[in-house]
Amino acid sequence: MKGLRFVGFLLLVGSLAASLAACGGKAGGGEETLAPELHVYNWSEYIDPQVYKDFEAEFGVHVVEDTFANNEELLAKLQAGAGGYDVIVPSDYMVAIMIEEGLLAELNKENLPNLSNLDSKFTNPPYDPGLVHCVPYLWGTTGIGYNMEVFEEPPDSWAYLFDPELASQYAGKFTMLNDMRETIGAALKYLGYSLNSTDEAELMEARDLLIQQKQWVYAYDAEQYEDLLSADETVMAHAWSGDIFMVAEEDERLWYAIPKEGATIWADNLCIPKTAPNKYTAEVFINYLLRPDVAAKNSNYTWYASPNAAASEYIDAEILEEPAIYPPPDVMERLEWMEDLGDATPLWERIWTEVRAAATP
Ligand code: SPD
Repeated sequence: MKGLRFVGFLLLVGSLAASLAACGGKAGGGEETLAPELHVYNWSEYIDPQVYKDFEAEFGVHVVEDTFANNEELLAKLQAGAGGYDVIVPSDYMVAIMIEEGLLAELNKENLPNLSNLDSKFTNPPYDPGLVHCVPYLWGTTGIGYNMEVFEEPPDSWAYLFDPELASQYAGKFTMLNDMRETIGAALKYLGYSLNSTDEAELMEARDLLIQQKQWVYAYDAEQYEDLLSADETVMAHAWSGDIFMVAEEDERLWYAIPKEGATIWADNLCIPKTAPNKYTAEVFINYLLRPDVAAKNSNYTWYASPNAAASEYIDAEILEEPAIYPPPDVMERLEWMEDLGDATPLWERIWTEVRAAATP
C-alpha cells in the first residue's frame, strides 16, 4: 500500500513538472489559472483531432473548434465583434491587416518557452516582426490538385485552369478556391502579373478572365474540394498543397503540382484576438502546439510543412522529402507571398463580387 502511495506521489510530481514545463513555469503556481474551455477558430481539417484530446487529458481544458473557409471570412467575423474566440489562425497578409486594425493581443512570451523550437527563418516575418502577436503554425503553397489517371502530364501551369482551349476540355470538372486573394491571384499569375497587383488595368484583365472561366468551373470551394476530387466529381482543383496530399494518402490517384508561372507561398499563424476571454489558456495551448512531437503530429496529419525545426525528427520522411511540400530553392524562387493590398482592397472586393455574381453563358 505504501509502495502504491509512493508511486502515486511520483506520478503527481511528474505531471506537475510536465505542466510547469509546458506553461513556462507558471501553471497553477502564479496568479493565472487555466480556463475550463478554449475556443479555437480554425481552417477545416487543420489539426490532428488527437491533439485536442491529448491537450484536454493533460491540462483539463476542453477545446471547442469552429472553422472558416478563408481569411476574409475570419476578418469579417472579428470585425463584426465576435468576442468568443481565444485562438485564431490567419495567414501572413491577414496578420498584418489584423495588427493594423488593432484586432490582435500581444503575446506574453514568458508563457511561450517552446518558441525556441521554431526555425529561425520563421521568427522575424515581415507581417509580424519579432512575433509580437502570432506564432507560425504551418506553411504551404497554392497550386493544382489533380487525378493522375486523367492527366498524362502533370497540369503544372495555370493555363489548365484559364486558357480557354485547355480549361474548356475540363468543363464542369474543376473547382476554384472560394478565396478572393487566391483566385484573383491565380488569374493574375496566369497573366504574368504579381498576385499582389494593385494596378487597375491588370485587375480588370484578371476579372474578365475569371468571368470567362466561370462557365467551366464546377464550384468555388475551399473546404470540400479535395473530397470532390477523390469522389470523381472533379478531375482537377485549385488547391492548397496539404489538402491534396492528405486525401492522396487514401486515394493514390491524386497528386499536386506547383504551376511553373509561380504561385502563392503562405504561412498560417496562431494568434489571440484582443477580445479573447482566456488569453493565458490560449498561450498555454499555443505553447503546447509548439512542442516538437505535437507540431510533428499536426504536420503528419495535415501534410503541411512545419516551421518548427525541432519537430523535423518526428515528421514522416515522405513529407519532409516531398519537393511539392518542401519545395527546392529553384521552385521557392518562383513563389510569392501575399501582402496587404491597402487602398486597393475595395477594388479587389468589387471584382470578386462581380465574378461571383456573373451569369454563366
Ligand atoms: N484545410 C486547411 C487549409 C489551410 C490553408 N490556409 C492557406 C491560406 C493561404 N492563403
